[in-house]
Amino acid sequence: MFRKIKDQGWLQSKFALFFITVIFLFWMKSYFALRFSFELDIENKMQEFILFITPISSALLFFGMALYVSEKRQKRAILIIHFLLSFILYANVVYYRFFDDFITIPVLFQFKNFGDLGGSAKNLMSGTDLLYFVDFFIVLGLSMLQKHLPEKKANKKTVAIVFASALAILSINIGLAEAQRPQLLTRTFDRLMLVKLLGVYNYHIYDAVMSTKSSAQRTFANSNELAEVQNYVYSEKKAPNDEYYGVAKDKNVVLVSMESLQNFVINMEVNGQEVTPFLNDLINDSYYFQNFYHNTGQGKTSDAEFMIDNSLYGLPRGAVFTTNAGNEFNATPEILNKYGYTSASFHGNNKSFWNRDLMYQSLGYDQFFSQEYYNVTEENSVNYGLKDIPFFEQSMPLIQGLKQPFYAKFLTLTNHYPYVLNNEEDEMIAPTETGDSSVDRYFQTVRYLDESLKQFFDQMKQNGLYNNTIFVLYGDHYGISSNHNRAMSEILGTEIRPFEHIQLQKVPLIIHIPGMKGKVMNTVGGQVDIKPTILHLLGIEEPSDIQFGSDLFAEDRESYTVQRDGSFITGHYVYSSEQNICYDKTAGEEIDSAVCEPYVEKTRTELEMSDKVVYSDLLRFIDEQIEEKQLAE
Ligand code: GP9
Ligand code: MN
Repeated sequence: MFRKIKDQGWLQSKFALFFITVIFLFWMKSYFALRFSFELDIENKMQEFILFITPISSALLFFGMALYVSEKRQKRAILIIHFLLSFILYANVVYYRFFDDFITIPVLFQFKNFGDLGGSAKNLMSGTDLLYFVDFFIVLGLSMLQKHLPEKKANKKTVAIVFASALAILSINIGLAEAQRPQLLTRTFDRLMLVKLLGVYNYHIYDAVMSTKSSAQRTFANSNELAEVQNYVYSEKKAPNDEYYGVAKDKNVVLVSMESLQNFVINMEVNGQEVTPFLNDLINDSYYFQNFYHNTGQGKTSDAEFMIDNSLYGLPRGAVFTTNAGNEFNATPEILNKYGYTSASFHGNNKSFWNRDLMYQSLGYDQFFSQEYYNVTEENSVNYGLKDIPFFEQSMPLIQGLKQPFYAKFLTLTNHYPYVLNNEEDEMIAPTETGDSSVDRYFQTVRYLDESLKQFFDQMKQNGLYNNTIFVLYGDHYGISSNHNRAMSEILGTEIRPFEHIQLQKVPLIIHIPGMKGKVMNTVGGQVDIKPTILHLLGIEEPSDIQFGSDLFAEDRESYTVQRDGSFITGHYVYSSEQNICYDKTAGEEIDSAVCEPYVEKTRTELEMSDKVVYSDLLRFIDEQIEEKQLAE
C-alpha cells in the first residue's frame, strides 16, 4: 500500500510528466522521420499502423534505462540517450540517401571509409536536417527550465511497468509484423522490410543480435560443414567449353573495375553523342555479356572484387573485406601464383579504404599500388582520389615493371557519386537535363571513364603488353540508386517497377582477347562467375576449389544469377524479393509467384551456403582435409 502511494507519487511528479513528454515527442519525431525520409513502400493500412507504433517500444526501452541511474543524473541520462538515438536515426537518413539501404553494425566499423568520403557526405546533408533533432532541442530546453527534476526516483515497480510495457508493445509489433511477412526475422536479407515492420531502432537491436551470432559461428564451426558445402557446389559444377578452354594460356590478365558503370549507358546517346564511344567500339571485337549483373551488397566495389577473386558471394550485412579479412581464402591471385603468375592491384585511393591493404594479403596479392605510389595533386584528383586518366597514365611504368605473366587489377574511381569533374576539359559531353543533378552529371563522368579506358588501351599497345594480355572489364555496381527513379524513368522513357529496377542492376562485362573476334553473349550471369571463367580461359582447373559461380562460356551453364537481397534473374524470369513478385522476362509482366518458387529456394540455399563459408571461415579446413586424404591413401 505504502509502495503504491509512493509510486503514484512518482507518476504525479513533474519528472514523470517530463519523461512522458520526452517519449511522446520522440515517438512522433521518429514516426514522421521514418514515414517521410525513407521509401518504405507501405502496402496497406496495417503496415501503416505497424510503422506508427514501432518507435514506442524502443523509446520505453531506451529511455527506461535512465530510470536506473540516480535521481541527479536521470535528466542527463535522458539527454544522452536522446541524442544517441536521434543521431542513429539521422545517420541512417544520410546513409539511405546514397546507399538506399540502412546502416548495419559491420558498416559502422568501416567508418574510416566515411572520413574519406568527405565531399559525397556533405552533398547528402542539408540545413533542414536539424529537424531530425527538433525534439531533442525541446527536451533540452524543458530540462533546463525545470532545474530540480526529478524530485523522486521511480521505484522498482514503476520501472518494471515501463519495461513490461515496452516488451508487450514489442511483442504486438513483432506479431503483427510476422503476419505481414512470415519469417521476417529468419530471413536476414531485406533490410527495408525489417525497418518498415520493426522501426529503425528495433531493427538495430536485431542487427546487433545477428552480428553477435555470426561472430560466434566461426568459433563453433567444424569440417563437416565444409563437406556439406562441397556436396552442394560440386554437384552444380559445369564442364568447361573446349572451344575456349586454355585459349589464353599463360597470358597476362588485366581486370578493370569500372566504377559505378551500369549497362544501360552502352550504345546510348545523349544529345546526339555516344556516352561510351570507346566501349561501344571495343565490344565489337570482344565477348560482350549483355545480360550480366552485379551481385554486390553493402560492400560495393569491394564486394565486386571479393566475388571476382573468390567466386563466393559478399555478405548480407557489411563488407567481407572489413568483417572477414582474416579468413582463409583460395583467391585467383593465390591460385595463379602456383602457375608462375605475379599479381597486383592498382588504385588511386588510400590503401586502407575498404581494408584493402589487409584483405589483399589474405587474397594473395603480391603488390598493391595504392595512392602512395602515385603523384596525386589537387589538380589531378577529384572526389575520392586520382582521376582515371592520370591514374592509367601513371600506372604504365608500374605495370611494365611487373614480372610476366601477371594478374593485374585496375580500380577506376572518377565515376563515383556525386559524379563531379573539376576541370572543363574533362567534360566531354553535355549533361542531361532531368533536373536531378546526380543523374545529369553521371553521363559526363561515365564519358570521362570511357575516355580513360581508350587511353589505357592505347598505352598498353604502345608499351607492347597488349598482344600478350586478356582484358576483363566489368562494372562494379549500380551508380544510380532507386532514389533517382523519377529522372531515370525520364531518361529511359519507361516507368521503373521492381522489374526495371532489377534489370538496371546489369553492368557491362567485356572480355577482350586480342586476336579473337568475340561476340555478343546472352547468358545471364554475375560477378561470381568471373573467377571460373578466367581460370578456364587460362586452362586451369581447380577441382577442390569452392566456387558458387560457373564458367560463362560453359555450354551447359544455366542462365541465372542472384541479387544479394534474394532477388534473381534467369533466362525466363525476374524475381523481386523485396516485393515477392515473379515476372515473365520477355513480357515484363507479373506472373504467378509459384513459378519462381523453385528458384527462390535455390537462391536462398546458394546465398546461405556461401555465407556459411565466410562466417564459419570454412576454407581453413580444406588443407586439413587434403592432408587427411593423403594419409588415408
Ligand atoms: C574507393 C572506391 C569506391 O576506394 O573503391 O568505393 P565504393 O563506394 O564504390 O564502394
Ligand atoms: Mn564502386
